[in-house]
Amino acid sequence: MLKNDVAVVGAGLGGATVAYGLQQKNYRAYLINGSEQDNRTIPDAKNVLILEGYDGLAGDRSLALEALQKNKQILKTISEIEQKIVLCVASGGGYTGSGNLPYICDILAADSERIVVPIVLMPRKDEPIQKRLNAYNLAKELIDTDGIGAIIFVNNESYDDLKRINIVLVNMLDAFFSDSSASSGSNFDDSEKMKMLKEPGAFVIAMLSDKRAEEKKTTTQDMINALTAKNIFLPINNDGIVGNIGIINQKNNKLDEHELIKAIGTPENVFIGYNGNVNIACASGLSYPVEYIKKLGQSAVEEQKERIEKRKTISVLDDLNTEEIVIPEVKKKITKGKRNRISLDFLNSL
Ligand SMILES: Nc1nc2c(ncn2[C@@H]2O[C@H](COP(=O)(O)OP(=O)(O)OP(=O)(O)O)[C@@H](O)[C@H]2O)c(=O)[nH]1
Ligand SMILES: [Mg+2]
Repeated sequence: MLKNDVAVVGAGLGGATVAYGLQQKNYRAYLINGSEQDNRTIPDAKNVLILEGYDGLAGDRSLALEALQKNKQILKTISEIEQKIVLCVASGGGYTGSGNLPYICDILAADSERIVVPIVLMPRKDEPIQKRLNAYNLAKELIDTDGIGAIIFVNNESYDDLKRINIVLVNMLDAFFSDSSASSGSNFDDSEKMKMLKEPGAFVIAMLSDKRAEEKKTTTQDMINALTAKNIFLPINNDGIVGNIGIINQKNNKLDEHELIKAIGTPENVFIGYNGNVNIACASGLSYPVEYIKKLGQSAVEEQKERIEKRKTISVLDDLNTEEIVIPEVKKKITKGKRNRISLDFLNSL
């Protein structure tokens, strides 16, 4: 089982809350935040790393980033994480986590052996303009980052209750990393799981349990629905782009991989295991949900322009910032990133 090879870094309130959920399940988890108030919501968390000098400076993703860069001890702690796989969690919409996450990923990715998996909690469409813009910018920066693995885009629209989203996410990840099912014919082993997480692109996972009491097995169609529609992630694109598919069949169940392939796309490989505690299916190397994220960003930009226009008509002062807001393009393909990597020399100097 991979569980002991996994560490978690959560930044900001959303990120720290999810990281805490995994800490409760015995994962090595670090919680980074600058806000006293946020930290008070998770009083018994361990490994809380405080961004000194940042509390009260909120309001800008770049200020959050600057604060992290000045907190050398935190950078050192992150760079010294020993686990092979590091889940890096933050909400897209806030400032602290959203501003910190790309840099956290850069630091971890400086060690090319490490598998860095960002998990972004994406805001609902009706959240404030700035939250949507922050999330857009975070998604763009991560997609442009070289050397990181799969990105998991959680959709906060999936349930009204964010706690419920966290629970589903934490339970699915834990089931995936704790799986050690074995069968004589074929297995979805740890190296295959790592291969899937290392693969750039979007990653989605679904977990469904057979109801033994009612003798009701999870069907392939149930799993397809859970993987493509009824889940907690941003919708996957309907373009058939997929890297690998992994399936764990619950004991005595057998999902039809050909049907899953028909629904998602033709992968390079399909990894199948049996005798699991639950049914799990996952897909990696999916094209990024660029259209969805673009729409989220564009709607925010349009509303912002409208706001500014309105303000102009009532204001007697001329000093409002009415500069054209340019929304950068996110590339659809998975291409080499543009952002600079952090060198190992830098990390060694910390
Ligand atoms: N899924 C999920 N989303 C959350 C959670 N907490 C906050 N969010 C979402 O995250 C966004 C707000 O970001 P926070 O995580 O509070 O922000 P932050 O990183 O602490 O940054 P600041 O703005 O500086 O406080 C909103 O879109 C919330 O809906 C959580 O526990 N789970
Ligand atoms: Mg906060």
